Amino acid sequence: MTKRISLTQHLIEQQRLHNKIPSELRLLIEVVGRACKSISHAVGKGALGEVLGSAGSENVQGEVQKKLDVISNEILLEANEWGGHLAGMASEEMETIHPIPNRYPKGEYLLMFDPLDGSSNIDVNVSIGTIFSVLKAPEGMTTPSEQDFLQPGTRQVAAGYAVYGPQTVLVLTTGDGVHCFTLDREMGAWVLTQRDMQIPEDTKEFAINASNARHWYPPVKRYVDEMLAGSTGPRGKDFNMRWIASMVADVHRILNRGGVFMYPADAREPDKPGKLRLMYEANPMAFIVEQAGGAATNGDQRILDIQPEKLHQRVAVFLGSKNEVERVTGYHKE
Ligand code: P6P
Repeated sequence: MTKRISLTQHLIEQQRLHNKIPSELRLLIEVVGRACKSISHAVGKGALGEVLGSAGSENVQGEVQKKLDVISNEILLEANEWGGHLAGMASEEMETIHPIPNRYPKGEYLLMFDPLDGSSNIDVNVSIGTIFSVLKAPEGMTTPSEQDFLQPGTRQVAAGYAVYGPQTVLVLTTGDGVHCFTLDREMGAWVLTQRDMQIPEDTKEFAINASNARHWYPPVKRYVDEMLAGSTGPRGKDFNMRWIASMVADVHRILNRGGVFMYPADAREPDKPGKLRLMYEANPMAFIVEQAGGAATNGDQRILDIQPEKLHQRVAVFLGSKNEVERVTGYHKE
């Protein structure tokens, strides 16, 4: 039986190799990992845990909150606020940043998360997940303002996601490759199951919500139409389509077998640059995708280079197999 490497052992070995995971960051990642185990447990109960359905409230995005959205957010807040590794947190489910209560010590990291991504899938038993991003707080800053969170994605020191699906997996990068851990439910342990995940540079699979086709701008319409034309069209090969409506699940498929994921801006709301949020969805996923040899743009520039202006700002997303992202981004520039 091959030696099983735990999340803790992996992080300690990565620290020895790259000296980029100080103990406080290792603690942060392990605490988030423990919180994701708790969320997986709550999600897995479904109707038996009376955790399905609406919470009867709305989040800052004006979206109806599911009970599990609120539960997952609480799990992440409670798991992280006492450890002394954070200066503050921010969540898709909370309008403003969440300072660390005065009764606890403060640390040097900022943690942002979408506690449960893909909420529309919760009640119908389709994979959902948690996305998180880690930044450093300004030197010596223990009471950060929202402005202190508004750093470009290139400043992330770690990013990851969990997928609560047939398996529960945790995918993580600290800037030295992308590694995947599978939850051993009997032991309650994250076990390293994939090292250095790499996204193939080419693909025959794309992900987009095609019901919005009539609203797409010309570059997206051209790109998708060429793929739909398949072997008889300019691409000279047939393509397949997937749309899970859980970004974590679509991205995990792309990390494993390639593909291109798109959530573009469209004519439905010309002032809205797409649906996905920069700070805790697009940035962490872009960091992971680039670390796995893929690419991630907003149709104009690298997502990681975008200077954030608002905590919950949205951004168009094209990410995945490098050559496909470069092609669709190139169409935007023509
Ligand atoms: P649509 C889930 O709500 C989410 O934020 C992403 O996880 C997912 O890719 C997208 O929205 C789905 O959006 O418009 O297809 O429901």
